[in-house]
Amino acid sequence: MAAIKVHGITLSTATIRVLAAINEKELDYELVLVDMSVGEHKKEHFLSRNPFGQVPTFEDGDLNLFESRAITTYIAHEYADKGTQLIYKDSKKMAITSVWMEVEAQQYDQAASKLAWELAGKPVISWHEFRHSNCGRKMKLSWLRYLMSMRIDWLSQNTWELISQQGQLG
Ligand SMILES: N[C@@H](CCC(=O)N[C@@H](CS)C(=O)NCC(=O)O)C(=O)O
Repeated sequence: MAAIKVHGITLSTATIRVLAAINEKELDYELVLVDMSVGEHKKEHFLSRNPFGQVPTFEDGDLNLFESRAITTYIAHEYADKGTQLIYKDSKKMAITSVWMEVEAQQYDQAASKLAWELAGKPVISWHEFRHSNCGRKMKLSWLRYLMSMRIDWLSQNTWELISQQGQLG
């Protein structure tokens, strides 16, 4: 059983941030899926891991953490000798690394996480919610197939609109 456990979902950019650091360090880990569609992240057992009810949370043995950037910083220090080098003893090198970590958090993330949600999160979540609703369960397969093709048309149109919005941001 892996000592490192990440509680989250792969649609969450904050969860992916932690998984990216773990992969850079080539560590073994277990992803414990949190069923956000039923509000598992707002239930008592999850709130004891993160009082703000957000994914990801992280375990390494008896250490429990939340806040993805605090987790990646911990991984970078604790596993300094493994995989990709993410921190430097040289203060100037580390200062430049810190500048770009701040740019990621303060400048880049606001646009990037919104874009990821529109392009990857929303279409999957809305389809998931529909499929599990009473209405979705009662509908015939052929009708569901038709709806799915409509969703693909909608996505292809909106994708271009979103990409052009991203161009305006840059
Ligand atoms: N600052 C937090 C943000 C975490 C966050 O926003 N997680 C989202 C998923 S990407 C979430 O759990 N949203 C559900 C909610 O806020 O209720 C971090 O970096 O870990």
